[in-house]
Amino acid sequence: MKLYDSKSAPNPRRVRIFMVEKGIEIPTVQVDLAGGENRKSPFIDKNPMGGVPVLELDDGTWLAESVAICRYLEALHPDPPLMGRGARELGLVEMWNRRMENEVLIPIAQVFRNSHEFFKGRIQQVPEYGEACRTVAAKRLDWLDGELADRPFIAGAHYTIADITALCGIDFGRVSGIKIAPEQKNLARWHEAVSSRPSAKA
Ligand SMILES: N[C@@H](CCC(=O)N[C@@H](CS)C(=O)NCC(=O)O)C(=O)O
Repeated sequence: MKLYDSKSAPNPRRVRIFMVEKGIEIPTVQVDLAGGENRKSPFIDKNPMGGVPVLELDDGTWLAESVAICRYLEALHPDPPLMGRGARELGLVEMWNRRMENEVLIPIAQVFRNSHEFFKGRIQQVPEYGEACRTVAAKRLDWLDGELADRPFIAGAHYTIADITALCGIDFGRVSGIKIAPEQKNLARWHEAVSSRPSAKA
């Protein structure tokens, strides 16, 4: 297998953290996002969405979408479980991971995509939309702070993929000036705990 990766981007980091938590090692290929390698042939022929990460399987299959890649790896390496165990937990982890993706990571990424020089000329930028996403992201971090008042991790008692998604989203916010506010004590406590795991360096 081969992981098409980009060191500075949040979605590939989700997969790298997931792999470290499971003790999986896969050779990586760095894709030059700044040079637009992901938006032209041969990359785009294999992944028409043009995004990283992509996992190339031994039979040549290209598997894109961070959660799909994690799901594949979870099936190959069930321990430790990062996507839930048993019907109830599977449902809850899925719910929380989707929330972390839709409500935290995506709004934060949209601030960057719609306002940063990096995407100028690559995508149609709508700075007002980026600023609206900044407001959404701030509200979602406040909400998440409240959620974390009574449990250590996002989906409950255990560290899961939902923590990985939230961590990658929130850390990526730094480049757009989005940070955990001093009064968001639960979120700060959670962030310190998940950042101190060796996998956070991935
Ligand atoms: N839904 C995809 C998103 C993939 C994605 O947007 N990746 C970003 C990096 S975080 C990318 O490749 N951006 C480069 C570009 O859009 O040109 C996933 O979950 O993996």
